[in-house]
Amino acid sequence: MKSVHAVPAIFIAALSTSTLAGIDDNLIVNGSFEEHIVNGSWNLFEDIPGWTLESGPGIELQRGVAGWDAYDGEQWLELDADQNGPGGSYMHGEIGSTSLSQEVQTAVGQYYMLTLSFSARPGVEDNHLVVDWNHETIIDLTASGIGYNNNNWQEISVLIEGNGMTSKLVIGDASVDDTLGTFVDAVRLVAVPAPASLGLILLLPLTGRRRRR
Ligand SMILES: [Ca+2]
Ligand SMILES: [Ca+2]
Ligand SMILES: [Ca+2]
Repeated sequence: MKSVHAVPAIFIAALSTSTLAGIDDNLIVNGSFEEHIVNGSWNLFEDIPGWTLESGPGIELQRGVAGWDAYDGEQWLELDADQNGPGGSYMHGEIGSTSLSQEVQTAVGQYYMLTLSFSARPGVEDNHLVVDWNHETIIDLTASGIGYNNNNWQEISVLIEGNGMTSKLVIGDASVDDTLGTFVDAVRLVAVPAPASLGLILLLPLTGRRRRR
């Protein structure tokens, strides 16, 4: 019989993610935005493997802009993209805010941990990430890059229940639409054990079961 320990749920969630991180079990294609390979420090694409442009002018991938670091690999996404690419200069009123989607088949009763890394653009105050899963907002976060001279990645995890159908993930920018802000890297969706087992672990101390010392 397994021994049971009361552990904070957040620790269990983190453990589940990190335990599985070494295996190539990510259901998201190109979640680290390493394709297409950027020639130079950034570029604008109509499409990239795995992702569909839902709204906005194009998909902007960055690679070592200003010496900044990716969270994973060499490249990341700037969700407030660009209208005319690296060859074009800034146009008055230029817009950049984009949203990207990816569809994933999920299984009924299976739980998944969605994890991604979000950073403000260094020096830019207004960065605003919104993530929807099947048209429901599951992440809505802002961050300021004022005072930073490198990316300041924070990892966010959300537990999702599968529904047996094709599910849609949308990551989007809600910052001021000005071509600057809202970096994303390392999007992962990984099957994890049902939270019922986690709930059981958490509830055990409340049922009056004594713990040995
Ligand atoms: Ca990456
Ligand atoms: Ca941009
Ligand atoms: Ca912006």
